[in-house]
Amino acid sequence: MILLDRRPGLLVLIDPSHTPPGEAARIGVAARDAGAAALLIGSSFDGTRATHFVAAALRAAVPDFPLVLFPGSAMQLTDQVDLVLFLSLVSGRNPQYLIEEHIRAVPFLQRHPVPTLSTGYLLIDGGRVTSVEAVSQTRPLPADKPELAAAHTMAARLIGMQAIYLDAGSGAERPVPAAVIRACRAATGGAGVGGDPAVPLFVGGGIRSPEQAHAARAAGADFVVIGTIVERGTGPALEAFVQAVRA
Ligand code: 1GP
Repeated sequence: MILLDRRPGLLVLIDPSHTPPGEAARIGVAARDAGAAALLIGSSFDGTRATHFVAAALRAAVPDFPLVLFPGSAMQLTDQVDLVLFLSLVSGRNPQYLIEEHIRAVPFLQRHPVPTLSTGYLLIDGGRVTSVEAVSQTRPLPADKPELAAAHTMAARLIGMQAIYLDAGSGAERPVPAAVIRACRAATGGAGVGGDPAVPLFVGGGIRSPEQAHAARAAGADFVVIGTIVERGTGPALEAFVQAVRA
């Protein structure tokens, strides 16, 4: 698959609710040139068509670079991506994000057969209320209870989900702790017999330095996601993050 063959790697997240198409295209070119694995596009709160137009701009700017939708709702679906993370917010108990948005996605996916990757999405406490928590009206899992996150991961895998995404939420004060990543990696096998290295594990939220990116990778992340630090344009060079995830 276009994304999974590029493991391990850095993913750069573009939020179309505050990144206009021209700026997104600039970030897309920079991410490709720095050696990132792919681009993610998505937002927890985009009720407009911004996602579609920003995705189209990225397609035009970096046509051969994988573009993956990280949707906040079915309203963000677009055919301008290579893959849709079909996210189920399993750390929460809000049926809208466990199954409702998925049903709403069906008519679009019937018309536009974009590939999907069934992904168990876990929100982990990162020290502040993030947009995901506010919009989804779900509480994050505590950051100091790795066993709880691991149980959610194992349950998602036993249900049949193909990938796991651990997110402290965009702009989190603290990224997902290494102990939580390690415990979830070990639970990706789903049957209690240790991790399955074939199951892609995404980790993001609050990662602002190459050291933090490296720590996430070392703990078992296949893909390390950064967004805010790139958007602000004041952080370390993208190449340093790419190297940190490869090292
Ligand atoms: C959020 O994992 C992403 O869903 C990225 O978070 O914006 O904090 O880098 P940041």
